[in-house]
Amino acid sequence: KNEQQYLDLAQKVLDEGALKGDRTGTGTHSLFGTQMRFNLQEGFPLLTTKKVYFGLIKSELLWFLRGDNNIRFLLQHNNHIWDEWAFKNWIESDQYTGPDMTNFGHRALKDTTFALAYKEQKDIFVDKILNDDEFMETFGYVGDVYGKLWRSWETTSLTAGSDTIDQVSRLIEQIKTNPDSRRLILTAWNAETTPQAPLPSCHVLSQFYVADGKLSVQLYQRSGDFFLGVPFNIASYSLLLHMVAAQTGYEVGDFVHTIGDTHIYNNHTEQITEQLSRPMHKLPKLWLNPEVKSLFDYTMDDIKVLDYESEPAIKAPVAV
Ligand code: UFP
Repeated sequence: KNEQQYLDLAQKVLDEGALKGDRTGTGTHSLFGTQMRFNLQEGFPLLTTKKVYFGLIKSELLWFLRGDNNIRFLLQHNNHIWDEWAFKNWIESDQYTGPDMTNFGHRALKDTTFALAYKEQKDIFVDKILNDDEFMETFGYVGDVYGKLWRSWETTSLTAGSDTIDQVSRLIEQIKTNPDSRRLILTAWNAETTPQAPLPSCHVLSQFYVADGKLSVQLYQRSGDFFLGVPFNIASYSLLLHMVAAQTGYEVGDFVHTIGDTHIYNNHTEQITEQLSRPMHKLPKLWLNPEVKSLFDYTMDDIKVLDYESEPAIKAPVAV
């Protein structure tokens, strides 16, 4: 039932979505204001109709929770999902002396010679972020997005009492001491700085909720790439919910996923149609190391999906 909702909504976006242009010039089918609800008691919603790489979801979430917004940590975990957004910093700077990389995402899809040149520059970039501290400090940051906003929101008013606010620690404290609160909010949109980030936060806001001994969360996602991004986002927030529940002493309830611009890119329709024709498997289970005593102490080995059986992965181009 959990995964079926994803498949049904994908079909609905294809059938009823408006044909809409977008920033990347790819074109989409798009529906506005959609919602799915995953009951986490029924299993961990890592899609089974295609393989979803849970390792990437783990390392990204641990990166957010560290309060980190420099991609070096991700690269150290072989996670390249944010590379393009930092790469832009470099190619648009005057330190960059390689071939013109303007509009690299689009051009790499259309022009194989360019694609090779792009890969070459990307490899140089990744290597320098990993091995050159000064380069990493100059070009590795992706701006005021999750990590930074969650853990060290910069204050401007003197009344705040500190230079930064750790929203996540506050949230944990509030869930523990005031579970009936209707103000259990984690926000990742700073009106002053977020619009200038290379990729302004897609998961803008989430709200936690406690009832009947269970912790739930609802995410408002402003923009959802339904084929590539959304399966990650579902698993990521479901994992966050499990971790917060474990650290506050609750069972897991529902992950409610509300998406603003819910879109399928025109160059993903074949792939999603293939996915829609596939059988579902039983959802896996999530295991968290019960010895971990703080939300900030989890490592990659403390988090595992058990019994994950899926259909094979489906490749598709990322729109950047
Ligand atoms: N996107 C997601 N989920 C994410 C993320 C990005 O679906 O977590 F970071 C997609 C949505 C959109 C693109 O297709 O990336 C961002 O483009 P825009 O800023 O124009 O919405």
